[in-house]
Amino acid sequence: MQHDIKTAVVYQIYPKSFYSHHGNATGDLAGVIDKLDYLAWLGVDYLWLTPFFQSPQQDNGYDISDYYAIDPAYGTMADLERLIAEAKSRGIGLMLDIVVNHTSTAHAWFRQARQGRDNPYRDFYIWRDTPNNWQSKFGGSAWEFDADSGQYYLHLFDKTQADLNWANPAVRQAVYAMMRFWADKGVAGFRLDVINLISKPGDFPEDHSDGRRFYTDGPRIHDYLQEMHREVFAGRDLLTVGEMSSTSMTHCIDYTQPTRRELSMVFNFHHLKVDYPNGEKWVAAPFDFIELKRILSAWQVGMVSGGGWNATFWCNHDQPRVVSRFGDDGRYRVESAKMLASVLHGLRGTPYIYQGEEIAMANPGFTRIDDYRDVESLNAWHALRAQGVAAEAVLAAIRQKSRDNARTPMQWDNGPHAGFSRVAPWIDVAPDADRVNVAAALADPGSVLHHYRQLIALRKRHPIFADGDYRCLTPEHPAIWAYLRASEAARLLVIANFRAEPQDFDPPLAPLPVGWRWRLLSANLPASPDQPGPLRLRPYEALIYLAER
Ligand code: TEU
Repeated sequence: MQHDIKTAVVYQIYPKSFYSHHGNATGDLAGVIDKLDYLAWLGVDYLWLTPFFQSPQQDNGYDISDYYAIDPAYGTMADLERLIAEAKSRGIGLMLDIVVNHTSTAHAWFRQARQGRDNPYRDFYIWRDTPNNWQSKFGGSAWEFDADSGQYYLHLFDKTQADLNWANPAVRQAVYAMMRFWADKGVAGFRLDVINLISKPGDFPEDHSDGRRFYTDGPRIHDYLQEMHREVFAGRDLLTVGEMSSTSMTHCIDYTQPTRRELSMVFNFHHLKVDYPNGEKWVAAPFDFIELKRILSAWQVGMVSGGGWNATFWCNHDQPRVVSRFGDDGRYRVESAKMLASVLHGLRGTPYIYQGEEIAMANPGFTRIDDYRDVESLNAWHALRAQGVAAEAVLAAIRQKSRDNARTPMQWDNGPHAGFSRVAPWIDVAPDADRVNVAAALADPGSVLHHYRQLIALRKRHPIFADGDYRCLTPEHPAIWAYLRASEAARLLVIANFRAEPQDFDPPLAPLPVGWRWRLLSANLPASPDQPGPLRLRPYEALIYLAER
């Protein structure tokens, strides 16, 4: 199963919150099968499922204790095999989320490793007699003391997620064997969790910061990815996407330049830190629109010129809902959600849609810390409160930034538990589910859902979406993001008002080649002008124009 990555669209599913076929508090694989017709109707080409392997669920499955076993909460191997087959029969490929920077400390390898320093699995992990000052991304030291064996082990994430030692060839071969097992099952691709963190330096020097500069895009990362390509991807039709934490453009061009045989594409997160004042996540703050445009435009131009390929996205299971973050989840929820979809899907790259984004699900706005489940958010709560930060200030930051904003149950209808389950879900349903749900969106031709479906279809119909280069027309405009995609055969003009105030705008366009003419391809409001300018943009108005021979 291989779609052209340049016209494909990927839909991300967080199975725990997607749909419970069995009616339980958490979603399951059978629930994904139940919704395949909806996903086929939407027009997506791949489904990326976040991990459903056996796990203690300390980090909702990103703490794997058996890479070859389906966690019973999600179903059985037969369910997964049926899901792969049913998706394939609808022309949809299934992508697994492979977490191999670390395992759960409940994994058999780690349980062996902590038996003693001479255990064959000891060197599957990273041990030191004394910790350095590196910090975990979930707060606190990146080292945890293991009393049984008298040493500290490295964990860049939670202390129950021990980092694997990729310098050990036995680790790499065990990972490749596992990936081949799933590739042989017929999966269509892999999302590789924080894969650019796997290459640690030979030593572990103290750092003036949290240590990430020593292991991010580490010394042997490209060797490892090229080896993974040889051992797993070569000769198979697989879409591979790397989650690249705190990475650089140079490395991302190298990760995705086809002749280097590493990955198909990468996620980077620089554009999702424009509401982190001084890089600090846990502070409630507005987003910097000019910076958002600057970063996304730089990555468009840089990756095009370098021959690389972006995965483009607003949301995932770690990020707040984009309509709440960069749009307006109140009065202009529908208009702003459609606008955000238009500007993302007009970019060069492979667009990812996160479950619920297509119906403009919003942050739930929980008011109590007991409503939250995410280990990162709860660690932040305890750490900030211990520092004396006022409870309401911490709650305001968590309400805006928590990963749980994206993890409330998918809203299928206005019935009990939003049609997600038959019992109270593992995390509360968002309060707007009675109005914001798939059933209502399907029935409304003007819904955000129908707009996403149109954008997906346009990408497949017009090569300019894949092939055009990119130029931002409004880098300094305080409200408008307009950009031009150009190829030999066509021009694509995307214009978006990111504000609730009307904007006068006349796009600075060169004359079209003789015989070419602009036509309106997509709009998020009725009665839009059929020519691009001069315009009076309405609140959150988004327009896409096409010109071709
Ligand atoms: O996330 C990587 C990561 O850095 C996350 O901490 C994320 O960027 C951050 O929470 C945003 O503020 C991956 C997975 O997507 C995440 O769900 C896991 O918790 C993490 O790795 C560890 O496996």
